[in-house]
Amino acid sequence: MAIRPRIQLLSTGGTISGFGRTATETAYEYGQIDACDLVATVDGLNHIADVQAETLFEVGSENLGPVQWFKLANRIEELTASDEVDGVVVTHGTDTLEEAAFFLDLVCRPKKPVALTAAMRPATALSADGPANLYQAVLAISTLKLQGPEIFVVMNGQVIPGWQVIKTDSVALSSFCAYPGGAVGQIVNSNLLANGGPGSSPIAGQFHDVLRKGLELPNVDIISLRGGCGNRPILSWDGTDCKGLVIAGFGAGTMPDSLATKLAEISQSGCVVVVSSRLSRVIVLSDTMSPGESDEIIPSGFLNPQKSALLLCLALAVGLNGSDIAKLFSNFSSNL
Ligand code: DAS
Repeated sequence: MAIRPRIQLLSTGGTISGFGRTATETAYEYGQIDACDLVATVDGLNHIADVQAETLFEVGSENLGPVQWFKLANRIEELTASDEVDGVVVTHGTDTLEEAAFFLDLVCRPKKPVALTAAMRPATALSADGPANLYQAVLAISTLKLQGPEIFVVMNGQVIPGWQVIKTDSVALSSFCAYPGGAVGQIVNSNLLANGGPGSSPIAGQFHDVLRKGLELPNVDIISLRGGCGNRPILSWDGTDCKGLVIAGFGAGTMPDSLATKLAEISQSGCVVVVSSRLSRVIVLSDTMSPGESDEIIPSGFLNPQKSALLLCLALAVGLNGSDIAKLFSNFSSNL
C-alpha cells in the first residue's frame, strides 16, 4: 500500500459529534462522540489516510470564542510544524465556523493544509452528513492538488477557501458556500476535482503576532439595523468599553441619515466604525454607503458583519489606527 498521508483530526464539538433523540430530530446532545468515535463512523477513511484523532473541546460552536480559537490555532501551528503530520482536519460546529476559519486564516501560518468541516445533521440523523463531510475533508487535504499550507472548509462536497466561507441557510445541507469567489474544488465519490485556486486571503497570517504574543482581543460590537430604526440603535448602544463598532446596514451599506450623523460623531470620538450589510452576500464600498457617512467610516468591502468585527478586533489588538484599518479592509474590496 502506498504510504498514506498522516492526518491529525481535532474535534471541537458541534452537531457532527451530537446525538439526537430520534433519527428524524435535528435537536441533539453535544459531545456524544469523541474524535476517535468520529473517525470510526467513517467507512473507508483508513484507505485514504492514517488518521490520528484528538478531542480539543466538546461544545456547540455558539460557545466558542477567542479563548478556544487561540487554543485551536496554537495546536494547528504545532501539528503542522511536525514532520509526522501531513495535514490537519478540524471538526467544528456550523454556527461560528466562518469566524473560526477566518480567524485561523488571519493569525495562523500553517506549514501543511488544514480543512475544517462540520455537519448540518447530528450523527444519529437519517442521512447524517457528518461522515461524508469528514471523509471529504480528509480526502481534500490528502491529495496532491491541495497541498498548499492553507485553510479550507470542506462541506457538502465543496472545497472552499476558509476566509471566503459563509453559512447561508439554517438547516440545508448546502448551507455553506464561498463568497465572493467560488469553491476551489468539488469532491465526487473519492475524486477531488480541484481548480486549485488560492485558499488564502490577501492578508493570510498577517496577524500571526496576535497568536504568538497571545494578545488580548478588544471588544467590538455589531449593531444590526431594521427598517424604520432611525438613530435609536446608536442612542441605546452602550459603547463604553468598545474601541470598534460594526454596523450591519441595509443593502450596500445604507442607513438612516440620523444614524449616519450619530456614527460620524462616534467615529470622530476615537471609536473605529466599519459599515457592512445585514445581507448574506455583502458589498459595501465608500460610494455605496449613505452620503452622510463621514470619511472616517470604513466600508467593509465584501466582508459580512461577523467577519468585519473579527478583522477590526485583530487590527485594534495590534494597535492599528483608523487609516491603517481602512487600508486593511480595502484588501476585501479590490480585485483579488
Ligand atoms: N450548535 C451548532 C454549532 O455547534 C450547530 C451545528 O454544529 O451545526 O455550531
